[in-house]
Amino acid sequence: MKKALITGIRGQDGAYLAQLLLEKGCEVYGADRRSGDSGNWRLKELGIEKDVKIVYMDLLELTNIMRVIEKIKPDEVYNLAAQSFVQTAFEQPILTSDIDAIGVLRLLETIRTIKPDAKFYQASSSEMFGRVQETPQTEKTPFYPRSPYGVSKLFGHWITVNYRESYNMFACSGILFNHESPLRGLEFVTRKITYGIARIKYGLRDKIVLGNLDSKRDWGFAKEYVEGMWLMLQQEGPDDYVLATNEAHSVKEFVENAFKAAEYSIAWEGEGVNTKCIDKKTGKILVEISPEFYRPAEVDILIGDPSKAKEKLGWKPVTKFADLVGIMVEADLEKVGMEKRTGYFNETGGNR
Ligand code: NDP
Ligand code: GDR
Repeated sequence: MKKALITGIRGQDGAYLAQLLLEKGCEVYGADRRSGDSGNWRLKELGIEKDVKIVYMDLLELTNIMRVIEKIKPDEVYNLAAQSFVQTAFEQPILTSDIDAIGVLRLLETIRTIKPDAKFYQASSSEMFGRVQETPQTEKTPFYPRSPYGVSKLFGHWITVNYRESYNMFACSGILFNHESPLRGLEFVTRKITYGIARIKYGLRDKIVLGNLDSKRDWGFAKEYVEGMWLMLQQEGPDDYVLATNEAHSVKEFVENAFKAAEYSIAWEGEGVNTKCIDKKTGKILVEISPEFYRPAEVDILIGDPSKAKEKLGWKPVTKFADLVGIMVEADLEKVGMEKRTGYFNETGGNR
């Protein structure tokens, strides 16, 4: 039985990847940085909480990483752990770099020393393209990160390439564009919108306050993207791949599609920070803008070309943008509806 270790098991991708690897017959170890036994709502929601073996590991602590790798001796390591929120990276740039950049090196160096034949996946990001140098972005597009998060991920990417080239390690970097799901964290704009709409619908909130509505992202469905991660480690040799849909939509379009899925008829008024989204039926304000959610440097548009992954891995995105929005709205309506019925409100969006 193949042993797989997933860092960032508490996150969106960690949960879907664990589910996939269990289906593939792997023994799945999930690395959680917390030492308390507070449960994992995402694993619980997928019904796999009891099937994943939880180990405690923080990417900031080298000796901790060494003990875990020594104990498990994994065949595959998927490094999904990160301070993954771009906005927070501007507030905590040093911590973000320590986790997202040096953390990758700590893990790679440990694997090189203790289990050099383990296959390694690094969760790289389209944020490395930042101020894009060509469109659509491919594995060969020059990088131009626009945040401490993007810069840190770029180090993680290159150190993965470097360990592959220097030590012949099976190390892959997956350059993934935004991927979303009902398990997405509430701080990210897609889930902030869908969860916000569900709460408006159930009378638990009046409006949603957002930042830049004009930025565009290439949004796919997370469940499909973890399949790409797994495929990368099943190839004959290691390589880097872009996973994306090759379609970009604005935050504003996301808002429009989400309200439509929740059966609202909306209209826009004003411009820039004065933009408002109005409920045509009641005249109430549903969305407002606050500069609080603008970033010091924005990534205006990302759009990825997944041709290499299609050709070499046989991977392709299936869920279309409008369907993805629909899936997320439906899931949040159900979740908030249940919360309302049981009288238990939980801002994490999970069923803890
Ligand atoms: P999440 O933020 O949902 O999950 C990341 C997890 O990393 C969290 O559960 C967090 O733990 C954990 N973590 C944070 N710091 C540490 C640390 N010091 N040591 C150990 N674990 C830590 O991210 P996603 O699941 O969405 O993304 C997975 C990975 O893919 C991340 O690396 C992200 O940067 C990258 N990525 C994501 C994309 C996306 O669209 N989702 C696109 C491209 C890349 P805790 O819960 O305790 O905070
Ligand atoms: P991103 O995702 O920064 O692309 O990083 P996020 O959902 O945070 O932002 C997407 C875009 O929406 C704009 N935006 C807002 N964002 C948030 N979070 N909240 C708001 O209120 C809001 N209003 C507008 C942002 O300015 C931005 O342009 C995600 C993360 O998963 C990273 O870890 C990953 O590497 C990249 O995707 C690819």
